Amino acid sequence: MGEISEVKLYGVWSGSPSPTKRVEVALKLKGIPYEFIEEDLRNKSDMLVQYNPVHKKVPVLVHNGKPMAESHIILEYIDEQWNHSPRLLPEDPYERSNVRFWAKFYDQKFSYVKLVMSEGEERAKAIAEFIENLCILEDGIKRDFSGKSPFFHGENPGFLDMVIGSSACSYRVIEQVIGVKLIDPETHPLFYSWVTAMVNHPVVKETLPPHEFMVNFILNYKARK
Ligand SMILES: N[C@@H](CCC(=O)N[C@@H](CS)C(=O)NCC(=O)O)C(=O)O
Repeated sequence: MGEISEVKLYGVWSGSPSPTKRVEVALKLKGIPYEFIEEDLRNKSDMLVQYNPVHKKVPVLVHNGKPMAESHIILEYIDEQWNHSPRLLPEDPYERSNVRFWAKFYDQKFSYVKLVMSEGEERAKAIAEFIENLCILEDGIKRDFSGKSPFFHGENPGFLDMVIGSSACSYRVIEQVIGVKLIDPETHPLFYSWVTAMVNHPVVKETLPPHEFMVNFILNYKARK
């Protein structure tokens, strides 16, 4: 096991889906103790700006004084630095490339902010796009992850589970806020059974705020904008 020493995570423990949760789940699954430093994104700390001067965003992981930003990069670092089980990335390079492809696709195509913040025609368009992309992802799961269950990486959640799960695990909250069903077990059976396994995983459960808290958090956020 790699040296642990001092691990700090700058992030947001907010009631909304966030990439910070990817890193929290990875550290908890690997059993790496860390200090969580809550950022106020309306009043960013000097440390955050110093550690992530390019994007000034969370999450930022600081290991023994060395900072790194961008959740995908942080997850890869965690898996390389602490390369004990559970591994976050598959051993096989082709499988690794599939995992990275779908993680990038997810971040490019799925916007929960757009779903929540839009109204009328714009929201109808955002919902149609979301469902279209979910169908593409459902086909991708069938093609690239068949035989892996209940998670994309098999028995334990890995990189892709963390990337998608950080927001998808809150789908019921989003459905309640916008009043539309997004994930249908009939139309997206593979995605539905994956997300059900994720929300029931003990480590994921630990990082998810209570349902009503998240609904109110998102409604208040929207009202303030
Ligand atoms: N691509 C980045 C996205 C990070 C991100 O969007 N962080 C948001 C919080 S969820 C943030 O820090 N926003 C502050 C800002 O945009 O000023 C990642 O995966 O880490």
